[in-house]
Amino acid sequence: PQTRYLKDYAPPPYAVSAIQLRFELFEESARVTSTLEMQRQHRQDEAGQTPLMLDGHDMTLHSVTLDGQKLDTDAYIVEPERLVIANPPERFTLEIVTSSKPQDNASLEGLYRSGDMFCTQCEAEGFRKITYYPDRPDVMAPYTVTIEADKARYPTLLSNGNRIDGGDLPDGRRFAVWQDPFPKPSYLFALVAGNLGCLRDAFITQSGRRVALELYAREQDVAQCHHAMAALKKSMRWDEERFGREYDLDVYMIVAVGDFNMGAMENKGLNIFNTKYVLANPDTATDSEYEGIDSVIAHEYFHNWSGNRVTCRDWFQLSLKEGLTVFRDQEFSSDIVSGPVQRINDVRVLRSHQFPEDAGPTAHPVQPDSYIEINNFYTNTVYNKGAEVVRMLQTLLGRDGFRKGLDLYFERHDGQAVTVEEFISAMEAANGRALTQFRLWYVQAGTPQVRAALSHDAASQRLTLTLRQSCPATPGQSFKQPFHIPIATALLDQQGQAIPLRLVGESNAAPAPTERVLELRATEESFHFDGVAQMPTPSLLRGFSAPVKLDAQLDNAQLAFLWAHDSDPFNRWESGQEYATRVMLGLVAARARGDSLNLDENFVDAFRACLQDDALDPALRALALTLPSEGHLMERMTLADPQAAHAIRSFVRAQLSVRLEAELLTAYHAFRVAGAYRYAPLDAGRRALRNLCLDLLLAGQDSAAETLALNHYHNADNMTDRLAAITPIIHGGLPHSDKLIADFYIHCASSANALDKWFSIQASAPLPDALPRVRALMTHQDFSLRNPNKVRAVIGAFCGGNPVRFHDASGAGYAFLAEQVLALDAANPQAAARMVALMSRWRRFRRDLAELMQKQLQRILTQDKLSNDVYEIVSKSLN
Ligand code: HT7
Ligand code: ZN
Repeated sequence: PQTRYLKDYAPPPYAVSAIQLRFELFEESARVTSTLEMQRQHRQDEAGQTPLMLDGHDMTLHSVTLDGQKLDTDAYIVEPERLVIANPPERFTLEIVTSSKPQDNASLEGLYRSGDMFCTQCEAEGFRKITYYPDRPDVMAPYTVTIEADKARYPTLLSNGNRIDGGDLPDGRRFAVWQDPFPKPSYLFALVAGNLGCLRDAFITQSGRRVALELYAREQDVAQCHHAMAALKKSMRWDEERFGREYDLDVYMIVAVGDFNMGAMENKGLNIFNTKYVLANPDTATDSEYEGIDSVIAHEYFHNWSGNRVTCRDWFQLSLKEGLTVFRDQEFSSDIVSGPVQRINDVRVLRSHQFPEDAGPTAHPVQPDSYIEINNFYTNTVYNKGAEVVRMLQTLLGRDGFRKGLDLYFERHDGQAVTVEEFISAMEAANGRALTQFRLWYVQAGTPQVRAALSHDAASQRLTLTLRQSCPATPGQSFKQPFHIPIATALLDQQGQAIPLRLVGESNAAPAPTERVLELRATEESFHFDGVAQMPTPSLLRGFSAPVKLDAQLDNAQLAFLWAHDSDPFNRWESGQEYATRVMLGLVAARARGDSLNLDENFVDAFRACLQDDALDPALRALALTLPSEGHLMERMTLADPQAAHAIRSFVRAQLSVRLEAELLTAYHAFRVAGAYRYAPLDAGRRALRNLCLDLLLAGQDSAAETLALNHYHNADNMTDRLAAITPIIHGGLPHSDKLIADFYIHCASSANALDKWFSIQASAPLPDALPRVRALMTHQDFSLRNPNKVRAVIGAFCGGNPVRFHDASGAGYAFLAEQVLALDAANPQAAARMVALMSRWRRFRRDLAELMQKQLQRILTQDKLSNDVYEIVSKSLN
């Protein structure tokens, strides 16, 4: 496989000033006629020739016609991945006729079938499976698309832009013509043909234009589209108000499809969504899935500016659109749900997925400098760390400065394909501030570590905060330069009040702020504050102001104090998590020594205090009382031991269950939500806290608690409560487990998204017979290896969400994963690569487990016909 390098970027030799596509769709094949208006941009080789190379893959080529002359087959070369015409004229019209078999396309890339529908997925390089084309984001063109299909089976024919024509054809067929006036790269092309229902609405933009909103799904699913429609309208308004961005076409369409590799796709004017992020009703979707719909709808909508109007020059710039758009969707969710809850959840995702990625064999910078398969770079680093980097810019420049920078970026580059460099330059120009060192966040991989030390001089009332940074080596980068790190800081007195922070030398004419963003640039820097009477407790990295690992050198008493008193809600949560982590790691060590286990009374007291702190919003309380995951504990061990992490987490939950039974029961009853279910953030917060209490009550394996959970289940009028009630029963293997699995199936049977939960709750149950159960689930009539949601619900839930059983000392879990990866790879390499990545950090594990994982990775690597996707992950993991 070939590695591509950022340093090799060269502009496209030919531009496309217009493309016309004609799709003739049939049950057995799809015929595509593409007509391109092309112009040479410059001469390339010494002979003065500029070969035209068009990307193409997995198609049958029928004809090539240049300026009206059909070319003989010796006038061009067809290679496995491209079509080459040696030296076309300076300007020409090229017509290419190809066909493919969408019904056989299981990769879900290019033109494929999902159920009775035709649909497309072109990002990153799927368009080349549809027709021969310069399939790269810096070739932008206006598209005119004609779709022809059987009228009865495919009455809905959609593509990007505005519908400009349509009507009946002979033989019971029908056509529609779509025109997208905005030049776009091929990855934003989309087509849908099917028999779909539609939910319609409208939005009036800030300048008074009417935009038709159309949400398409199977007729029987349209009733589940109302939450998504409301989310779309909120997103459109929010982007106008917060960032001044208005929608530009007359229609905005979203289509829900059941078979989709990722969450959704921002195709211009015609988003295609995984049904998981569109369809919801109280019986099928949980509170967090409602929130997920809000954020994914917003994300794809926001791409209309950050991605579509201004796109990426090449795929090394992917974070330019993805990091910025994740930041924008996080800010949106923060405004519509709760700022602190959103921030904590965003950081949880970053820590549980991106930090491990950044510390493993596939670590790469936010702007990668090489790749084998671009699909492997839709990573937590590009998306979530990319968003953190954008957030730091906002922190450093202030909200207004950031807005000015973003306005300038859109103004300068509207209609262009640009680089991260242009984004930073716009921020600099709009703010008159150099961001030279800040650029390192884009090019250096690895999570920086920051160590803080405080010293206090009582006589001079001076406090010194010393910050020291370092960054571990990552593949290909052994030495790192120091980063520019914003550290939001407060110092708390004994009552938990933030004291004024006056830097030495600052005038005391104006009151000093109680929180400051300190900018750490050197490897080590000290900050001196005057007027500090006593040694305070530091509250550092407030709101998680930078994606770093902080060691603030706090003891357990200080952590308990911050857990109870910090006025920064993020740090309140953070201190509780750190305290719990330390307590649990202490127990892991005690277990390893063979000592008897004892949960510290101080920790139980702090936990109780938080549970009973009625000043703390229920949603935040639920987060603050959620124990660190087994994965988090494993990250903190020298060598990860899944069995130890599981045993200790179970022990602590059982202890809290017994020791706080009365308090948990009181809270469980107090946080009942009155009335019929509706998704609303405040109700969701109460449910989260109540369901957390229920979960802990069941951890004691007491039969009264099981009865409570059974009642909870039977009285529930929504998926959130049903799932919360049965998860501890099924995961604990309690007596009613099998009966509930059967009953829950009846609730889920009519919805694919609900069924995914029925599958995954079983696959993630940490019971001894987990693997045979998983194998049995894969033979279930509702399971299909061709559907990515089902693959994630069963294989993903077992291998990624059931650490104690996946990492069984027999190695059976690893052999199972290798077997599934190979089966998947033949059909859907993207899905296979995502699954195999679950073993990529094998070196982090206990020696016996590491060796077993290594063996399976080696076994995969010896297979013939491995996709580039899987090859890249496995070979990098074994390096
Ligand atoms: N920009 C979209 C990425 C995406 C994708 C990438 C590779 C293969 C399939 C895909 N489906 C969607 C989604 C987004 O970030 O908005
Ligand atoms: Zn995106």
